[in-house]
Amino acid sequence: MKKGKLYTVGFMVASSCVCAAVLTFANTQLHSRISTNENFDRIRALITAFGLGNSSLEQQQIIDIYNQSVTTKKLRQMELYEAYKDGKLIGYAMDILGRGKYGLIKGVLAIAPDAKKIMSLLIYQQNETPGLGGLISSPQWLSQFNNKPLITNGTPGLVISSTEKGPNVVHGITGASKTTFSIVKIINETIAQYLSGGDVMQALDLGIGVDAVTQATPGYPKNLNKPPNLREEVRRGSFMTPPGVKNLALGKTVTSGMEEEPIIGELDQITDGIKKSDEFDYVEMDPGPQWVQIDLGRIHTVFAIVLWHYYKNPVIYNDVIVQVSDNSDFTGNVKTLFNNDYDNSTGQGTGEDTSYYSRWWGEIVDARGPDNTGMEMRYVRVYTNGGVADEETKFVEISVYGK
Ligand SMILES: [Ca+2]
Ligand SMILES: [Ca+2]
Repeated sequence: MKKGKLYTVGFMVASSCVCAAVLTFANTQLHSRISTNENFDRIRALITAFGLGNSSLEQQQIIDIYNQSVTTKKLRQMELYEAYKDGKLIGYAMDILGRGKYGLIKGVLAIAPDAKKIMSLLIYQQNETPGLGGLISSPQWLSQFNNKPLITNGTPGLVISSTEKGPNVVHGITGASKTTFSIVKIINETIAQYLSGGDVMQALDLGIGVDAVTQATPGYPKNLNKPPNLREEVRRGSFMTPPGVKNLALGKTVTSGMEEEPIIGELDQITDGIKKSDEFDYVEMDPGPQWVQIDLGRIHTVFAIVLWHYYKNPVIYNDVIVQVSDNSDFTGNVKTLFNNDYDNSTGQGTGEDTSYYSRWWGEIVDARGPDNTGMEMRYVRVYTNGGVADEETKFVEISVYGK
């Protein structure tokens, strides 16, 4: 009896071991087959994107073409494919990897040999809703990416819009805005990473969702004395930075060049994170050129400074100058990152930057530098000299994005 029980237990243990082993083996086999299929899907997508073949070819033919024509190289944190035909470079490609509404989206983005335009985009894996988000794999939707410039008006990447026009605009898919937003985000991050020499880049989240700002669409006043350096308002693309940046100015101390308190509001409202532009959301300064200054507490690496002046009514502010320094009195080691004082009325030098209508999306001052490595600073000073129609200087918020 005792012996029989032991035997039963022994048999059960042994058989579950066998079962587990069989399952593990099956799983490994399955996994390696999935991985092989996925590699082949990628290879076929690359060959098609480079125009070296199409899906009517046999699997072995596609693999042969790939082995003959495509080489890979490492661009810092990025894998770059290079394709050659008859010894001549025909393009580059990068993997596209992102999260759709229902899982991972995988594809390849091919770029022309001059590195200025997209050759083609192909999606080889996605689980989006057929007929809606699933249309991202359709040749018709994908073909709009052909020949799109990598950079438009100095801003890398593409913009989704059904109403706007422009070389960088692509159309979304009706009823699948989440999927299309996601894929354009992936593309923009990939383009930015490629242009930065292979470092990972992400779209900066400025926290300007519908609830965070006063999305006023003010009518532009007639007879406004427009400054000669007023820029045309165009849709701004994503501003790309390395990952891990945050608003370092949040809650930090703000001082000003005025002897008294502001006319309306408190200086610390400029770093309270609130970007609305209603009655109690702004800080009104004395007339004439004024500055406010933020102390980040220590030296940080900064990639962007973002300004929100009062914007509920249309205002073009005069003489907006942004300077940074490592000392609080801005004596020595001062860098000017933005200056739109075109006639040097403030005496700080003629500024080459453009004037603009203050708007809810904020004005981004670029501090990334040529290698996207950012800029060292502790103090940020922003000058403003009222609006062009004699409006008062009113600050809403200043954010400083860095690490
Ligand atoms: Ca504020
Ligand atoms: Ca001026």
